[in-house]
Amino acid sequence: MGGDTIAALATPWGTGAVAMIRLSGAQAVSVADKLFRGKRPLAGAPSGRVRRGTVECDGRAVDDVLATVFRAPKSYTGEDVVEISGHGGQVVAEEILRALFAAGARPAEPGEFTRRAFINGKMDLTQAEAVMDLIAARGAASADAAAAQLAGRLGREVEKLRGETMTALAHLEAFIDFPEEGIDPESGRVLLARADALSAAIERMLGTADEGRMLREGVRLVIHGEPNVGKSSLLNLLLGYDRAMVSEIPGTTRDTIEENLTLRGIPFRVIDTAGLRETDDPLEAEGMRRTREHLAKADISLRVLDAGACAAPSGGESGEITVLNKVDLWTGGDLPAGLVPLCCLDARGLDKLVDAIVGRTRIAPPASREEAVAINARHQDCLRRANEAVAAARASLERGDAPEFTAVELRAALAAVGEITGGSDADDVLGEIFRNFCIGK
Ligand SMILES: Nc1nc2c(ncn2[C@@H]2O[C@H](COP(=O)(O)OP(=O)(O)O)[C@@H](O)[C@H]2O)c(=O)[nH]1
Ligand SMILES: [Mg+2]
Repeated sequence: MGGDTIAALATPWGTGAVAMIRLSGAQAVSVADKLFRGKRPLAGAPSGRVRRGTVECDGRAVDDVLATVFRAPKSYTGEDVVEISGHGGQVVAEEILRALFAAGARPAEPGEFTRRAFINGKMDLTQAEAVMDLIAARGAASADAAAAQLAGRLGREVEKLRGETMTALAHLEAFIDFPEEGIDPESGRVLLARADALSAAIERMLGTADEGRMLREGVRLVIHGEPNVGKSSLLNLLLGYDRAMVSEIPGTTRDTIEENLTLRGIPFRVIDTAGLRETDDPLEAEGMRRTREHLAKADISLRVLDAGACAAPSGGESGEITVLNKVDLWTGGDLPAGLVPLCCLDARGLDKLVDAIVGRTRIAPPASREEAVAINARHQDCLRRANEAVAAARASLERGDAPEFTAVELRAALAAVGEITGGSDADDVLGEIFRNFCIGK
């Protein structure tokens, strides 16, 4: 497949100021030259040079374009690449693509350009994943984390871990040649210490999985409380538009409502729930079952109290944020501590509430992300397997097994760590990662 020349529209389908078609492969330049009419053909163009011309399809000029040639290996994919930018219109883009396919290119699969970049050693797998994260980022904090990963920060940490695992394995293998002598006590202690250091490093990285999930999928923020306290009003206030129905009739929200929202650059998935109370209504009861389900999976839960109906509000316990809503109706004197006062009618208290929510995510603000990595679910899976293998190696050392047995475990750890950056280019792993890409990326 690496031999084919692929082509795709790299900009979104539809009308825009510019439509860019990208070609990659050994024949990219010669295929483009079959359509391109300029002062000179693209064949002689140096890497990075932009040339103006027209594109001809079936002997007819269809668009005035700028074409840029990037020569292998100094291109995104590591192959010859041509980028043709025309006036953004769907019909013309389709026509040019059809002509390119007739001239010898074939349609690119989703993510195939980036897949080639990985295969040609332009980036490791964590960087390829970061390309996707960067495109999908819903907030500056997420984009920032993706950019750090794209720059290779996670890859470098993984390589360091791999190096340390390799050192431990090399140390151990020195004993395999002399099995009858076994591992001497001093080396045994050093190897145990190496295993512990590996576990600690792996666990440190595993500890970033929650942050990684929140940055990629959004922090799950669940709003709950008794009926009529103003939960849906709060959702609408956070969103800035009337998404959920608000009424003075308790039990209005029966199903959960989920919306995406960005606060201070951090993506959230906000869930407005049905109020919890005694009921005979099966629909409302089902809503409450869903409320409990969402609460169990919440990253942050917001408990809402009604200042007009609650005699002695208290909060701050059980890791929740407790909001005292309808504070305009409060007549109890000093506000109790541990609550965030709010009035949904005039947004009084909203800023403080957002501070509290953002603070609770514990996501590092962009400026202090220097050392931060935030792994994804695939990395987490690899690291868990690596950790199990290191633990097995440690147990084997403690039992005083023959070094071959311990080495088997350490090799498994090494393979699992290597999978993160793509040392093993198993086709199914690659298929899974690039399947979710856009075509043209
Ligand atoms: N006075 C006052 N009324 C509010 C406030 N927030 C919401 N309400 C009203 O309280 C009622 C219930 O609101 P709603 O958002 O539907 O509550 P939910 O059942 O918890 O979702 C509606 O009549 C709202 O207009 C507030 O801050 N002050
Ligand atoms: Mg409601």
